[in-house]
Amino acid sequence: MRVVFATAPDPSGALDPAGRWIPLALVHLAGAARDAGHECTILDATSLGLSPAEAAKHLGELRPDVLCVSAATAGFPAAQGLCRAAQGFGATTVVGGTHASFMYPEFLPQGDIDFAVVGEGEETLPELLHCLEAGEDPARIAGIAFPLGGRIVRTARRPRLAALDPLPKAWDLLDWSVYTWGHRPGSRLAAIMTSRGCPRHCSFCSQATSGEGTWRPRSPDSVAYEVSMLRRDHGADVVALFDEAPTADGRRWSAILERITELDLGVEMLLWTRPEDVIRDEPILWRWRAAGVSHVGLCRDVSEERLAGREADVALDMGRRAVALLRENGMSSEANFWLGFPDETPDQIAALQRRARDWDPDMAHFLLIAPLPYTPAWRALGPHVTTRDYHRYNHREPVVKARALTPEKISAAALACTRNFYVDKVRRAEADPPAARRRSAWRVYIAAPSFQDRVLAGATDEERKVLAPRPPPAEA
Ligand code: B12
Ligand code: SF4
Repeated sequence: MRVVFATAPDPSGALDPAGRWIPLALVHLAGAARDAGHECTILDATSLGLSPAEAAKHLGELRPDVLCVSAATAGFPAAQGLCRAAQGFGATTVVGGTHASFMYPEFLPQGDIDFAVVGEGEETLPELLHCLEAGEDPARIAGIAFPLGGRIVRTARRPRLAALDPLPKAWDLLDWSVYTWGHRPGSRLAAIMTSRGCPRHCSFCSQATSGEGTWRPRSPDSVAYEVSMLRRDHGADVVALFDEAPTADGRRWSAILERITELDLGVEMLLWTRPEDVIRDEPILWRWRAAGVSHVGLCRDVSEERLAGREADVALDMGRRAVALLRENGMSSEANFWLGFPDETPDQIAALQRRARDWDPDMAHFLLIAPLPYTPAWRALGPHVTTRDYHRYNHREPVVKARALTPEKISAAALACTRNFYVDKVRRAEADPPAARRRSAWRVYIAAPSFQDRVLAGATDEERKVLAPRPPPAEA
């Protein structure tokens, strides 16, 4: 069968000054479907910034028998719209991902999606495609849901994949010219997963809910092989680790670093992890850098913003320490800071800004909370949520009602926090000539047009002047 694999046509989802990212789920799924004999194409509508109409036009040209779409919650309405368009061309529509895995009772009755795959897709999808081709009964396939005669059928639960090393991937179906890391203009960005799941249980995180606290590693050899293949066959010079918790097992992480260092690939690596893991690895952080790690996102649960007393002090201390250690070892960092809680006040927002300044990562993102209906956070915050228009769950638009601040004030506060954070950074750097001369990651970040357009709307002339893109002063 002809199968098209697409990301959601949500241009706002692609608006990321940090770069254009690989649709790794589609690389995995197309790899599995192609191994099963199907003709596969990837249409990465998100990273191409395609509008819904443009994506539908592409589909009209591709005329798939089956359209498979992957989307997070914020992209789901756009994914659903694309499915509607594909059904118009006679295609069967399949969706997957965390939102699809939990919310199928809500969207399947609407009729534009024929099948939801629940959980990992690498085994389920080829079985479903075979079933569709052979005209067999889909109720026998574990791990899917579909509408039938006015009700929703949810088939047996599919166990998580036991072995992650041997999964086939369709790297050759990507248009590699699209993918780049914003901090290294001209770079070619690849992505891999070295593990799946996360041992932690953060209350706002969809990954904690879907993984149920499980964590499954790949072997260091298979990870190192994949990085070297991406370098050799596709010219990737930056590789992002898309895992939730790549460093969870210190011994395995250390073995991965060792293998990659031995290969001397000249590849930069980015990853997301918890501050605790950075602190644990203090004695070997130089090995992270030697293996090519240049940038680390520090994962913070939203509920950290409402810690008090000793718990708040410990979290702040860890964050501050992790950022400082990364900086000492030549790596940049970023972290999210959250606002828009029901009890949000100007004082809480001022405290949030102080917290971000105390952490002092290279990049701080001030995001609005959007509790997902399938996470524990929903139980406490669901009653305060004002909309079920999932497109607005993009962390830029307020979806939670604050008692003391209007939605407009909350949105404006998030942008003001961002401006203040970087104005402060520029000023502190200018006051310290060696720091000003450094080609810091944040300088490249704030120079990106998508940052400038979004964050500087509503800025004062003085703020615009400070944040205007400019090269660092030359070395003395
Ligand atoms: C890369 C990435 C992005 C890239 C996407 C690039 C692209 N072209 O796809 C960019 C930067 C654009 C992005 C944007 C956003 N992202 Co993002 N992103 C990720 C990240 C780091 C990796 C996703 C990935 O590729 N995983 C690897 C693949 C192999 O795993 P997978 O996606 O789970 O897929 C498996 C199964 O779920 C299933 N499956 C998935 N899709 C499908 C489809 C079909 C048909 C089938 C059969 C199966 C199936 O099979 C796959 C293989 O087993 C995840 C975190 C993570 N670790 O997953 C966050 C994550 C998905 N993002 C998140 C968020 C919040 C966002 C933004 C809202 C951020 C923002 N403020 O803008 C936007 C939303 C964009 C939009 N409109 O939807 C949240 C999503 C929460 C939720 N459930 O909604 C995550 C989980 C991070 C987190 N911990 O909170 N993101
Ligand atoms: S927020 Fe990060 S550390 Fe917490 S469960 Fe999610 S992926 Fe794991």
